[in-house]
Amino acid sequence: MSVSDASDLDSAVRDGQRRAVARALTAVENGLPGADALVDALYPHTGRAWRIGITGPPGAGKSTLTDRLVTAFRERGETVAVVAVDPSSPFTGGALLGDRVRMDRHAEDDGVFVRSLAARGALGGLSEATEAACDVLDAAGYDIVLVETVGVGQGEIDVAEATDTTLVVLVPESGDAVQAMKAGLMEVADVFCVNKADKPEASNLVRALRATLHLRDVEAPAVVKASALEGDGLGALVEALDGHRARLAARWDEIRAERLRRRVRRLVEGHWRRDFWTGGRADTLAEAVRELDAEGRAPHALAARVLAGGLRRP
Ligand SMILES: Nc1nc2c(ncn2[C@@H]2O[C@H](COP(=O)(O)OP(=O)(O)O)[C@@H](O)[C@H]2O)c(=O)[nH]1
Ligand SMILES: [Mg+2]
Repeated sequence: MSVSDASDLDSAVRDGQRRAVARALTAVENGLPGADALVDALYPHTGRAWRIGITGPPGAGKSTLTDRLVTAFRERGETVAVVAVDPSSPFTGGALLGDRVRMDRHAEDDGVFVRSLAARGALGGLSEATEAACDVLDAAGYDIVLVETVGVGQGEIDVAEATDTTLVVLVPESGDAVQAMKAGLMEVADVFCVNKADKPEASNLVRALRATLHLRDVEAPAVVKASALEGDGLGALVEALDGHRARLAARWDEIRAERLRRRVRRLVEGHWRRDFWTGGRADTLAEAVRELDAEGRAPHALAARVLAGGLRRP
């Protein structure tokens, strides 16, 4: 499916037409022709939705919690879009199908839109694909966009870059706090949820997290205990998320400008990376490496020559 007329799709997306929204998401996910123009046309109509990233180790309860949050936000009248980002799979994996099934309870609700995103072709990587998907849903009028990350590691950090509020979900078993620190999740978390509080050890993890967080200078993120399975602690969690949203609101223009700056940098780097080794540069370098003597093959000197254009064919 190609977006042959991005401007048509643009107005239908802004109308909130579900089919148009789905097509637009397919376009940005795959980097289809017209997708960039579509995102640019929608961008001026974004900035209203609250984008919450939900991240954490597999099995922590992110999907269960996402489902609870959808219900909580719907109860107070907000419309919600859910994006499940799976950077690891070019296909719709089993986990995502599971998420779909769980989300079925919202299937009849016009105020909820659920979609998985594999991010195959977007220039600028997962951050850009996620941000573009959020733009589509924002412009379509959804009040809240929940972005669940299915992948681990860098994928989670990328998604955190693309959302306003990052909720990190951890569970008492399996040394999650240590894992989270290693993965860099402590730095990106705005709110922590210690899930599966119906199990023992949850309080210990909450204490350990708070102790670690208070060692830092910055305003410590809230740590909330919940059981997504039983629906406990949801009120406190929503309150903590709202608290972060209120802090964002005070600096919203500044945050949006900073995000745009980072995004354009990523796009420029993406273009640059894609285009740099074309135009014979790769061949020229391979040739040079073969022909040069041992001294000439010094890696840093060669890199500097490539950057200065010194290896270009005449
Ligand atoms: N005991 C308990 N199990 C939970 C809780 N939340 C989720 N689970 C279970 O943990 C498993 C993984 O949940 P899921 O939401 O798919 O985790 P995800 O991989 O992070 O999305 C499922 O079997 C859930 O039913 C909870 O609060 N308590
Ligand atoms: Mg999940």
